[in-house]
Amino acid sequence: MRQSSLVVVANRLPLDDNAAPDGACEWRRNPGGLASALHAILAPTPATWVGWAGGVGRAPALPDVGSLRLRPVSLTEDDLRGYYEGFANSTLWPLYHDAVQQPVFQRDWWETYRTVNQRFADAAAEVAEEGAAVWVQDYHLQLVPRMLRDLRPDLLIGFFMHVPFPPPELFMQLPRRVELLRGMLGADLVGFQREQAAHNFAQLARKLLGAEATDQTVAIDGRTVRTGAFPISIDVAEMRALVTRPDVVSQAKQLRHDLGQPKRVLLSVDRLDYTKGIEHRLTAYSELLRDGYVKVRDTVMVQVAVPSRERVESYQELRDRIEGEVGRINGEYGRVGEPAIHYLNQPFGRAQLAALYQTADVMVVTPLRDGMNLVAKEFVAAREDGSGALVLSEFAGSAAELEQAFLVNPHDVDGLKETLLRAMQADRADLAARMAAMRRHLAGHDILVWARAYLSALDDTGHLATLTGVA
Ligand code: GDG
Repeated sequence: MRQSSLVVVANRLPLDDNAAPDGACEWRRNPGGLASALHAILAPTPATWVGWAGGVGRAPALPDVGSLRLRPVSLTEDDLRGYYEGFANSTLWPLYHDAVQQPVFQRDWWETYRTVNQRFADAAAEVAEEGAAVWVQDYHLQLVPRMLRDLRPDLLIGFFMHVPFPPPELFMQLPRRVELLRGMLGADLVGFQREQAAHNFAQLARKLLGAEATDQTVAIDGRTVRTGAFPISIDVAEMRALVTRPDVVSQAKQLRHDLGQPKRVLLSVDRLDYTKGIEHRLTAYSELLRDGYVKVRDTVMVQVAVPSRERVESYQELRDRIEGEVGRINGEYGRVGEPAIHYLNQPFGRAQLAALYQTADVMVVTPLRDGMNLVAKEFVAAREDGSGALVLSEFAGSAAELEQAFLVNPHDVDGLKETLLRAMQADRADLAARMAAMRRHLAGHDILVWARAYLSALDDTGHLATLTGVA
């Protein structure tokens, strides 16, 4: 077994599917933000990525991707139901997003979650060389840091939470709250998207474990765990390269043509998820059409809703509701050959996404709660000419950085309507100033800056830096 000095442990491998039938394997990202986010830093590093390849049963043998080794973890059908669709995505996910959907507490899911976390920890322990850094990702694997510490006390262990970490009132609902908190505290460094999350974490460590905790450190079992905010970002250079590609530029022009050369294009790109606020957005847009503020003949909305967690009942119900509402809006306000909303429930390639970002005049990103939201940052990075408006929810982590966006409370449908109109009617100079400020911020805070900040904080002794050259 080849071992690495840097190991990433995440629910998914950074692949869409299994390797291609001819055995070739290339970077093909799944629609989750995590794979998109880590792609940029891992390719040049002799690292191993431990994760699920998709599918059930025996894990496929996967060739390396450049210098990155892939170590698949297998999941059975029961694992998928109890660990992934169950505890991770029906209990933790809704609870961590303000319980905008009722979390399900089904007791038998816990044992599967624990067993699968152990499997990931075992795999990581196997591929990590002596003294390696292991970087565990997200809410699916909250028990892994402690399990790994028990197996391999020599390792430097990091944990990063991509989703919000909730206030005590919500977290306290979790039947397995102590184990989950203790699991994370197996790490040397627990990273969050926002300061508020580190604050919530400290409060919980005091309340549930009686630990001595500040917003920067938690003292537990004779160790000191460091915590902090590390707002994730995107590969700005990749987006810039995409939007300047001639084929992408002409694809963007073609899209505008296919949309009927409207005066204005509004765009939303989300995984089809109840946290993304798609229904609130549709209500607001439908009322703007109803009240005559928006006319189908000069404005179109494009809603990309990428299929996600399709076997989970609440996602199926959401899809039905959204599709019913899009159908109603198009039925009432569309004209022959001119739908009010172009709704696309399918995955897109990166180049197609970049072309969509270029085509839009107003990007509408209105999650009810979101750890960060990379789509908002991608839109800004895609606007090479400095044009375009971004309407952004106050409840997305990215709102703390993209302050010049048209910020909005998506729960307030009247406020949302008013903000959409302001963004649509803003003058060019105002938009250009806002966009320039957001682009400046992104230029200095891309994915590499994020990864370096996290890894160098994890590696405060500088040991890892000499092994990998990353930090
Ligand atoms: C979680 C947290 C946090 C979307 N559709 C396609 C596609 N995408 C890409 C986007 C973007 C990513 O997926 C989505 O990232 P988001 O951040 O918007 O949202 P989540 O999936 O909920 O991600 C989130 C993130 O983790 C990172 O920490 O920001 O808060 O919830 O990059 O462009 N990519 C491709 N085809 C698609 O159809 N190839």
